[in-house]
Amino acid sequence: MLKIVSAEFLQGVADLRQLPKNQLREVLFIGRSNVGKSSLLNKMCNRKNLARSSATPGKTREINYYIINNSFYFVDLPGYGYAKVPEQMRAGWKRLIEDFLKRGDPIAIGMQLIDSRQEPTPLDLMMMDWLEYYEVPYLLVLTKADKLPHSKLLKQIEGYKERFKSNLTEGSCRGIVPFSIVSGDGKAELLKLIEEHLDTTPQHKKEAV
Ligand SMILES: Nc1nc2c(ncn2[C@@H]2O[C@H](COP(=O)(O)OP(=O)(O)OP(=O)(O)O)[C@@H](O)[C@H]2O)c(=O)[nH]1
Ligand SMILES: [Mg+2]
Repeated sequence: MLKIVSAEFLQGVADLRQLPKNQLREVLFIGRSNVGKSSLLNKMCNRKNLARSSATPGKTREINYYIINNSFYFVDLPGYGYAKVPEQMRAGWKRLIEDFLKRGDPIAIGMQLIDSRQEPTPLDLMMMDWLEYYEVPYLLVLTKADKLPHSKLLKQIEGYKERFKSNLTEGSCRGIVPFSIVSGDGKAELLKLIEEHLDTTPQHKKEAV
């Protein structure tokens, strides 16, 4: 299983011209504001405050790069779906994320986070469509699993499996993993899946779509 021995914040990117020069494989953290992206990233690295959990949702507009084991990146993407964000910022976010996915840099795997208690929002579905379209392999991570009684959690997982059956069998969805920062459930499985995808992702740029 992948062992994270070092994790450092590298830079925040608000404009794709500022992307890190050193092209390394990337693991993406994607999801709506407050779903638990920064918490998941911290938990994977056994760190409390590497990625700041935002007190003000919707405020992080930057793509945050962390360098892991000096060999690949964790990339915390700006959260979406925060109601109070003006339309102009929303359009800016869409452009940034779509251009980001189009670059052709080596994405090992994306983690699409959705709150385990909820159904996917229209923006979650749009995000998943983009991942499918650009053929980015991804995992559906059902966050805050500790907030549901076990039987309800199992029911949610079954519901997600059924709903996204075609993404799992013919698309780029590589699995559905419940996760909790409280219990640590899901962490070992995610580390294993991340490692597998890092191993099979070439370091060089793929041809941009
Ligand atoms: N109980 C519980 N709370 C969680 C879990 N994961 C995250 N949280 C809480 O949810 C809130 C939001 O978490 P963040 O990690 O900041 O969410 P984010 O997706 O990074 O949010 P933005 O940066 O605004 O996009 C915080 O108060 C976390 O403590 C979990 O597994 N269980
Ligand atoms: Mg965050």
